[in-house]
Amino acid sequence: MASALRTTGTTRLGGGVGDADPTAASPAASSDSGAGARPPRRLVRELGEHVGARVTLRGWVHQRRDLGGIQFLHLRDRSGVVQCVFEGTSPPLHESSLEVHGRVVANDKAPGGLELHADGLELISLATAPPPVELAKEAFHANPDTLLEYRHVSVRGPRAQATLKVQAELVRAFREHLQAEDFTEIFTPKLVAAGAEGGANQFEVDYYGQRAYLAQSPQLYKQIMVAVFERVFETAPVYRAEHSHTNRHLAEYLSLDVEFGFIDDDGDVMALQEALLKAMLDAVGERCGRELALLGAELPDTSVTFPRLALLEARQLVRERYGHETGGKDLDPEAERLVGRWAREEHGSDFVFVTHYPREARPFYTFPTDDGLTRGLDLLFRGVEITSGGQRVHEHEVLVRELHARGLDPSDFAGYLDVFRHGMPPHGGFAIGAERLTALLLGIPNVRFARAFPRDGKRLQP
Ligand code: AMO
Repeated sequence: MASALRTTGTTRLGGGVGDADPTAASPAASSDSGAGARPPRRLVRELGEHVGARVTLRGWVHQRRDLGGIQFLHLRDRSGVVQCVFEGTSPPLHESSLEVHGRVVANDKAPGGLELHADGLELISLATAPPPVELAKEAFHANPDTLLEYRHVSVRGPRAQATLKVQAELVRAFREHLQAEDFTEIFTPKLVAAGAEGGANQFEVDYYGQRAYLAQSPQLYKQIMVAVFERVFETAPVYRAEHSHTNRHLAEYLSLDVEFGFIDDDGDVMALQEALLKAMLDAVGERCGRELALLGAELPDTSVTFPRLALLEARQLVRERYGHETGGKDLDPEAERLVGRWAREEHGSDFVFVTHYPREARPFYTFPTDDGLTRGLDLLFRGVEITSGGQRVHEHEVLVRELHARGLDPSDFAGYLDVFRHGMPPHGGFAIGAERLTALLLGIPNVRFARAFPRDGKRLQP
């Protein structure tokens, strides 16, 4: 069974198994060279195209098992995990990085239907301590706090990796769709003199002896930039000193912001939002099949039109249909869940817009209408708010009035306010909470796991 090991390299670790052809002494670049030559590096996801060929893999020791001298090593690279079989001594500690050479063999019993019959292993970087969390058992780990405490290593786990990969593709598609619609990417300051969103959830910082805040959103700057480019977007972290410790709130999250000018009304904002989200989900469907399968996630049907419901109608609906009474200015989480349920039952939609919010429920920049309501709106996905937005005020005197009405001092917003003396067109936009969208899409109950290094009331490390 064993074949002579002819690998040259830094640290040789094991003997080969199986069918390496000792007579084939072709050059290293060949993908089907004999044992001893160094075939080109392949990724785990490419192995299906190389069945029968010799390949090199590089990656980390994900799992290892010794079955009486036959070693089963699960090697993880950026594209997946594959079983490597070889004879000899046990491979090094989990998370050591290795180069493995061998032949790709179809095997129905192997995870993924393929395995590598290895004839050479070389150590790249030795793990000198066992990982604090066993990554192969990441999915079953009982305690989320432990996973987060050791996130610097647990983030390597396949579920975490798949989650962040899907998120990266969502953001890529966000960019691509907007760029194709002639939007320009902007970069606004995260150290600001006044919060755009109001409320008590601002992080104060000492800015050269002056009081400043971490930006709660790029709201005011993205509006200002409409007068430059008409259509702008930003993907950047924002900061909220949230006091409630929930599964949907982070202290730092990725805000996917959009703003555009010369709109007719909030209908344009909803139309763009719907097209954009559908494009993002379709892109994930095309590019992330492996990740979705690994996480057992199901994409929403993007052919369904998002239903719309005014806030007052939503309140009435949850009361009459589901017997739930909502107090306060907004929908409470249970009411959101029920509106989401209605959208699914009545329209087969995972999304629903909630529109016509009352003035007191929205920030000062929201376009007010004569009936005491606004053109502010939210989008719910699977019963949770994932975006806020709407049409904005574009007239100076209305803005001053709206600031006063909320007890805010217009002089704190001097530069922003001045912009409205210089020909601001009707405009609007929205912001998507990237972690919420990711978590809801992938069925992850805690939004912390949709961020590589989450920040919350208790966590500033790792
Ligand atoms: P808002 O404050 O509603 O609106 O935020 C927009 C979206 O961001 C997400 N979100 C959060 N995600 C994680 N942790 C948090 N603490 C958190 N807070 C909010 C939600 C929410 O829908 N300037 C406006 C947007 C606009 O009008 O364009 C704004 O920031 O998904």
